[in-house]
Amino acid sequence: MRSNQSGALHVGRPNMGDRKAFLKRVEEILDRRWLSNNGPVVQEFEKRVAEILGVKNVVAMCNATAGIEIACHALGLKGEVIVPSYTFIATAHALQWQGITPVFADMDPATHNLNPEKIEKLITPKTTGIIGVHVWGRGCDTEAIERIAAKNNLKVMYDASHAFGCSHQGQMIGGFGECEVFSFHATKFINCLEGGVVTTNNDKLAHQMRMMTNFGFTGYDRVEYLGINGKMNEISAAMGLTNLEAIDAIVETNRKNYEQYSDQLRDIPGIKLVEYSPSEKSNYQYVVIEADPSVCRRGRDEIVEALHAENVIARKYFWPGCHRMEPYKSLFPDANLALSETERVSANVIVLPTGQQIQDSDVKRICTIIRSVCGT
Ligand code: T4K
Repeated sequence: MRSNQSGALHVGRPNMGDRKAFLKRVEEILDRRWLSNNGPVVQEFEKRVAEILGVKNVVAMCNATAGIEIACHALGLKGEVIVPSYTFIATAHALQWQGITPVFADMDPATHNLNPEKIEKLITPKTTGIIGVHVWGRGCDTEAIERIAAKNNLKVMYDASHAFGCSHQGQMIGGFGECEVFSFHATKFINCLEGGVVTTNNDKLAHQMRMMTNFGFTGYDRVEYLGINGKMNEISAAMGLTNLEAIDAIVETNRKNYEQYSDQLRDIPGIKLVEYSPSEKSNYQYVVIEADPSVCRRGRDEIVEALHAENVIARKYFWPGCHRMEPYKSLFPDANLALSETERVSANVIVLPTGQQIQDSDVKRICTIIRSVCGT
């Protein structure tokens, strides 16, 4: 929640495309006096996202949290929905906010994603769905999740907030499950200032979600669904389109930073970098390390403190897990008993700054701090 302190290096500093192209689009929007409600720039943005992801329908939203809420509603989710605890709090809140109970499942420590083996024993007569999260942009085990869902008559959707431009089993993330939700928040790989989209190959679901995003209107003076206001505005779409024009350059910058971190952290005992499969497309938006307390001379928190002392604002995402945050901590005080890997891994994770703001010399400085704290 800090604003930028001078010289601080942040995780999630926005990547931006060509400023002049963005400002030109903004001028055109202002001249047109069409600012929201499915304007031409939003339509162009949806079309471009659909082309990149190879998905039939893209519904733009004001943010991913509203997207998850609207998708859950359109899918008829109620009762209980199984989600990982190791995710940003929005995934759980989007359910709880609608009176749906998030039931937290443990992660697979090798992938940081929902462990399908932990799902089945959490299914009760009240369970209606599963939300997988593609943490750090690495696709979760969609095959196993969807097999369990089919067997138990559950709906599956994915929180793909981290995964724009990433593939899973050779297919672009965006077409898995009933639908997938992407975030275009300022801190994301591609940003719309604030924004999100829901993607689906199901035309009927797309139509419902589009209407629900605009109060349920299906025409002038005609409302056919319970809906809310989840609309993306034109200036957000202009930012999104401009940033999509720079997508290859942003991936390249992230990949270069990632490889430099990888080279410089490789031989520090107890420090393990989360890896991206060379056979998949990745956005390399997250540089994530795990500090193994049985090997590192200092624990994760001491490393983070040392980085903060040097104005490197590393983050502990998603510590301590949703189940340790309110209201879930009070509602499910024993949830930790079934979440041992979430507890263990989230206590070791550090997310490091990357993106266009980071220079080679910054990576070097950050790795030197980590090396000095870890004592090699
Ligand atoms: N699902 C998942 C898995 C998600 O990760 C997220 C969002 C969502 C759902 C929900 O998507 P949206 O509804 O937001 O579209 C940040 C982001 O606010 C949040 O969007 C993101 N996940 C999460 C991973 O990170 P905080 O609470 O850590 O934000 P904050 O204010 O501490 O900012 C993060 C860092 O970014 C800071 O170090 C400063 C830097 N920053 C931030 C902003 C807004 C900038 O440099 N410039 C900026 O404009 O949640």
